[in-house]
Amino acid sequence: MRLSRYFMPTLREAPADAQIVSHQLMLRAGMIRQEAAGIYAWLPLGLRVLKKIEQVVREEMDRAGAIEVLLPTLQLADLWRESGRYDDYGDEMLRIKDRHDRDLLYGPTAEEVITEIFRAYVKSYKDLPKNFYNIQWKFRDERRPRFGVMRGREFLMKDAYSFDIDEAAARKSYNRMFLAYLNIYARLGLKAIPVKADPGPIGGDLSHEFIILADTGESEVFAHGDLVNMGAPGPDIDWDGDLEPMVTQRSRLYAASDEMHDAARFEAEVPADKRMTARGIEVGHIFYFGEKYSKPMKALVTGPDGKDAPIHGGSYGVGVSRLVGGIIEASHDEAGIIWPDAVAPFGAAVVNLRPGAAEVDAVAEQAYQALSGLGVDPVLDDRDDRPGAKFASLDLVGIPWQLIVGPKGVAEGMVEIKRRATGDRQTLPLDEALKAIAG
Ligand code: 5CA
Repeated sequence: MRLSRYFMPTLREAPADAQIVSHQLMLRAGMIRQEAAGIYAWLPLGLRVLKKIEQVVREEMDRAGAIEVLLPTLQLADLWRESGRYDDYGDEMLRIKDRHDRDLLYGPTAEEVITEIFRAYVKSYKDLPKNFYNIQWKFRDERRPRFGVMRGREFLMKDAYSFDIDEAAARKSYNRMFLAYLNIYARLGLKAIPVKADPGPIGGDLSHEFIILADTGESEVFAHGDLVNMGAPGPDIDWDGDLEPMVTQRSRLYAASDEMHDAARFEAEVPADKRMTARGIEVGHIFYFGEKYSKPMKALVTGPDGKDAPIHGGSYGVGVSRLVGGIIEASHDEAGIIWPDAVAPFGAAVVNLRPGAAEVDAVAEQAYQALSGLGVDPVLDDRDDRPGAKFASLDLVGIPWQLIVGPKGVAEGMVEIKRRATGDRQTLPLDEALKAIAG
C-alpha cells in the first residue's frame, strides 16, 4: 500500500465530544467515523486493526477446539419467545418488523439461534462436546453509548457457545475458554484479570469477566495483586487434559468486579499490601448456565443410558471492537497510539523523504518489497509532505517501525530505523535494517 493513494484522514485536534484518550486517538488517526450515537463506520486503518484482532481471537478459539460459524444479525422474535427472553430483554433490544409483519430483532447475543441450530442436528452424547463461535456485529440500544467503540450500540463481538452432556463436562468447556481468553489477551499485549462476575441477563451461576486495567474503565475491580502479574498459560496446553489446576491457580485468588465485591472477604483473604483496587475495561465475559436455554428450547441429547436430557450450556463473549479502544487505552503516549506488533494496521512504514528523487525512490521501493516478502505488512509513505509532518502522522497512527530512506543515507548506503514504542533510532545498511524489523 502507498500512502499517497491511501485514505488515512488524520486530524490535528480531536473533536471536543471525545472524552477519553482512545476515542480521541481513534478519531485523530482516522480509524472510525461516527454515523449515529454509538454507531461507527470503520475507515481503512481502523478496519485493519479490527481484522487483526479478529484474527488473533479466531486462531486462539480454533486452538482451543471451537468451530467457527457465522450467524445472522437479524433474528426471529419467536426464538426468543421460546427461551422466555423476548419480553425480559427490555429497551436494549432493537425490535424490527418485516413486510409480513413478523417480529425480528437485531441480535444482542445469540444463545437462542445457536441452540436452535444445535437441536436440529445433534441428538447423541457421542457428538459432544461442541463449541461454536461467531464473530459478528451485535446491537444493544444502550442507554448511554459513550467513549467511542468502548460502549457502542452496534459493536463486533466474538460469541461462543458450548454444549455438553453434564455439568462436569461443561466445566471442562468453560475451563478451555477461560485459558484461551488469557492467551488471546496476552497476544494482544494486554494484561487481563479474570474476576468473578454477575451473570446478568445471560443467566447461570458461574461467570467470569476479563478486565484490563485502565483509569477510564467503567468497571471497578478488587483483586489480589499476584493475579495481575500471573502470566497467560501459553499456547502449548493439552486442551484435552485436566485444565482445572491451571484455572484454579487463577480463580482462587480474590478478584471481583463491583457487583460481586465482598469487602469483608477481600480484607480477610488478601494481605493489605496485596490489595489492589483499580478501574478497568471488561473485554470478555464467560458464563456457565446449565439448562437455562436447552430446557425451554428442548435441546436434548440421548445419553449413554438411552435417556434424553437437556444439554448443559455456556457462552463466551469477547468485545472485539471494544478491544481496539482498550488496547489504545493501555498503549499510547503524547504523540499517539503505540500498537503492539500483532495488531498494528501496518507492521512498518517505509518513509521516503524525497519522493521523486530516483535513487531514493528505488531504495524505498526495494525496502518496501523486501518487507512485504518478509511478511511484515508494510506501507510505503511516498506522500509529498514535510518529513516532520510525515513522522508525526506515523507516530499518531502508531506504526511500530519506521524505515527512513533519505538522499544523504542513500548516498552512504544507509537507512535509518525507528521503533515507535521506545523512540530508539539506528542507522544501518538496508539488509540489517530489514532483519531488525522482521525479527
Ligand atoms: N452471550 C454472552 C457471551 S457470548 C454475552 O453477550 N456476554 S456480554 O454481554 O458480556 O458481552 C460480551 C462482551 O461484549 C463484553 O465482555 C464486552 O467486552 C463486549 N460488549 C458488550 N456490550 C458492549 C457494547 N455496548 N459496546 C462494545 N462492546 C460491548
